[in-house]
This record gives sequence, C-alpha cells and structure tokens, in this order.
Amino acid sequence: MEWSRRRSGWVWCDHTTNGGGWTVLLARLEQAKQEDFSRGWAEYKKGIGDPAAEHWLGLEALHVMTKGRNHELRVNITDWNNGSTWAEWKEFRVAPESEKYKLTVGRYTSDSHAGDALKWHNGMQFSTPDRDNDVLLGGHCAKKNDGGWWFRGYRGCYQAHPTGRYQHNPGDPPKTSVTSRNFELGPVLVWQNWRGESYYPKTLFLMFRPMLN
Ligand SMILES: [Ca+2]
Repeated sequence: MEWSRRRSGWVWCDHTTNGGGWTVLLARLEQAKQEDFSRGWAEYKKGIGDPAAEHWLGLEALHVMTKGRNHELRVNITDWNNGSTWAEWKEFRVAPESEKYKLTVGRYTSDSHAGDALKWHNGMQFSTPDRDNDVLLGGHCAKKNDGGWWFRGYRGCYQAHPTGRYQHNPGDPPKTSVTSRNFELGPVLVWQNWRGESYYPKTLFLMFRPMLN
C-alpha cells in the first residue's frame, strides 16, 4: 500500500494485488482504537477516518472518480487463521448525491471466492443513521445496524455489512465466529456470502480501479 495523489486528495492505493492501481474505498483492520463508522450522511459524503488506517474514502469522491468510465471493484478479506478470500466485479459506479449515491455493481467474476454479497445491494441508494434511503417501509436499516451502507431492506437489510462494528479487542484470542452475545451488542462487520452471517473477518478492504479496456 502507498499514497497516491488524486483530485479528491491523497488516497491509499494497493499497487500489488492483481496488477495494482487500486484505490481503497473502505479499510477495516485491527488497530489500537477502532474507527467509529456510526456516522451521519455529511461524514460518509466527505470521508471518515485516517486514510492510512480504518477509513471510508467518501461518497462524493466515489462518484467523481467512477463517473467518467467503467471501473472494477474488488474485496479482499482475511480470517483469523491466515486464510484469505477475494472477489471482483467488472462494473462499479456511484451516482451523484441527487440520486442519493445509488450503487451500480455487477459482472461478478466467476473465479472469485468471497461470494457475490453485493448483488443484494446493487441499485440501492446510500443510507446512514440519519438518512433512510432503503426500500424498507417503516424501517431504517442504517439506524438499526449502526453504519452507512447501500442497505436494501426488502427481505433483509444486508448480505454484506462492511461498516459494521469491529468487535475484536486488542489482546483477545483470535475470533472465528460471532456469538449471540456479540450480536446483542449491535451488528458487526460481516460478509455473509463467504462463511455465513456469524463469521467475523479480521480485515476487509474494498478497492476499485478503472477498467483497462
Ligand atoms: Ca426505510
């Protein structure tokens, strides 16, 4: 990972994974003090956290950077036993704020391992604890699940909740699943289509780059 100058400012880039050139849009990892992702619309719009640590790039930057040409999206996930998985989508863009930063993601690549959790979120508008843009009438997924994301709502809020609370505390033994007690404390970081809704990843990175053709 290294720094790279973009129109939106300095961003964290991965120059080694599958050809490099990736801009990180969300980083989740164990750190001394975990970032707080239970934040409002204005903060998800402009970005959250330290770009060299846990962070969210920002919805406006995502829109500006993906609007001109097609991009691909990738997720890298690691577990607590040196295992890892990944997935790629060959279509990714984020609509302007006037369309509530609607997500378009598709063309999941068949050799991916992590599971197409984002299919559930394709076409959704972004929601935050202070903005309910999901399709659930009489419910507010982002408030209930304490984070910002392209929550759905119909038949469930999410299949991936990458801005969920980071449950692991420094010094805790490695965690391989989330107990019911963890869930009582609030929704945690999950990618259901990999090892199910109770598996808790150690790190998760979402990144994107322009399509080469
Ligand atoms: Ca709603």
